[in-house]
Amino acid sequence: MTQIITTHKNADFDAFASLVAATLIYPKAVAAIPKSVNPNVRAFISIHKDIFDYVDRWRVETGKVTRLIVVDTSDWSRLGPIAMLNKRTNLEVLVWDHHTDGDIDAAWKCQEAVGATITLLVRQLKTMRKLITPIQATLFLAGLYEDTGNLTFSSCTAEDAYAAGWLLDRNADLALVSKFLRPAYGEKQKDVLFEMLQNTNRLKINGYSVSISRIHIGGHVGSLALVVRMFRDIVNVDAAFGLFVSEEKSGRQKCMVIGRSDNDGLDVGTIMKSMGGGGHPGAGSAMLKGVNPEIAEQMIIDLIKGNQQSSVQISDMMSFPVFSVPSDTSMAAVAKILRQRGCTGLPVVDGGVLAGIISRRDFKKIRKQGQLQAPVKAFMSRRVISIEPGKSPVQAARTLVHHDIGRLPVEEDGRIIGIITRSDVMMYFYDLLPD
Ligand SMILES: [Mn+2]
Repeated sequence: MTQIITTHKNADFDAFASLVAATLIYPKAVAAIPKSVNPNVRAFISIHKDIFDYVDRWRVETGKVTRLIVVDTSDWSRLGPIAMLNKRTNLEVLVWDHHTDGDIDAAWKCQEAVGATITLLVRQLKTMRKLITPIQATLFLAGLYEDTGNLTFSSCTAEDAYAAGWLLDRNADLALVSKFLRPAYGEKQKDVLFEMLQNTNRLKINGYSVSISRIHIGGHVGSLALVVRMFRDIVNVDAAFGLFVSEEKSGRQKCMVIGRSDNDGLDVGTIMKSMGGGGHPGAGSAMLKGVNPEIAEQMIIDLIKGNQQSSVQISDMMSFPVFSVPSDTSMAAVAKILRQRGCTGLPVVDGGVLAGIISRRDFKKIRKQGQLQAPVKAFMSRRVISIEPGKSPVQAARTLVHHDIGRLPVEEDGRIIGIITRSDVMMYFYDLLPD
């Protein structure tokens, strides 16, 4: 019986780590690495060549394989040439994967939505009480950190953190992990970044600052996602999109779209899914073949406009009707209302129009007892910051923080229609909004 362990094309650290971990679980199986491997994994392998037992996949005599163990994918299409085995009937397939979709019909599966596949294999090694070396622990942790963004991606689960703890306990070397995870930024990437800095369309869409760069690249340039991320950090927009255009052999244009967002309201993954790609809220990509880049740019703009309408708006989370006082109310009366209602401030409204805001802080301006009989308009703050109902929770949060205020009246056509407080925004971010 010949057993083979394999993984997806363009193997990343999670894929390679899972491959090596699987050799410990299935000692009789041979690890076969795909021809294409990510550059940083390539660098790791070249230094540690003698330590890991594996063969190049093209050396495998596929005819003799009776058991195929697939890690970090459940999709035949991602396996490259070895996918031709899918026609065999006498082949036992086992899958370890954290992607929950895929078309491999396996005899046995460990498929769970955790941050990295290596987490699932580490759990098994732990159960089997396997001893692993510090180098193995370092490689496994690199895979875990890469796929979970150092345990910060929203896909990361408690399981992933337990696995990381176990690996650190097994002396995984953090200095090495960060050294190998440092992405490849070279001359080509620098050229692309410089061109993006000179040649980018910056727009304001639904209150979001967005940049779209159309760059023509001759042939393959790796790590473009890294370049887009660096560009977004430098120009500090809510979301940056790179459209990387090149020609196929047939002369047809292809356009690689890569997006990065730093704003929770602007979900790049959803936008890329609509363009036939994928990703998560902060990062995504799509490959468009035979599409004019100008059209691709317009698609992104339209999708951001549409995307905004479906997400949560201020009008969904504001409180209304608004309890307010007219501007001739005495400060003594205002103090009583604040005490009774247990709130820290109130809008001051005359005839439906916002005149100011009075808050507990303003009472510090009162010097003499007699001033308590003065009208609220003498003490309220008139420089009122308000927000429109169509804005996003993120924009509300930014406004509150920027002006250091606790409440934000929601205004439409000069009239106050609701109010949003710091606690409303907190509830939203911690996902505590009632349904
Ligand atoms: Mn993975």
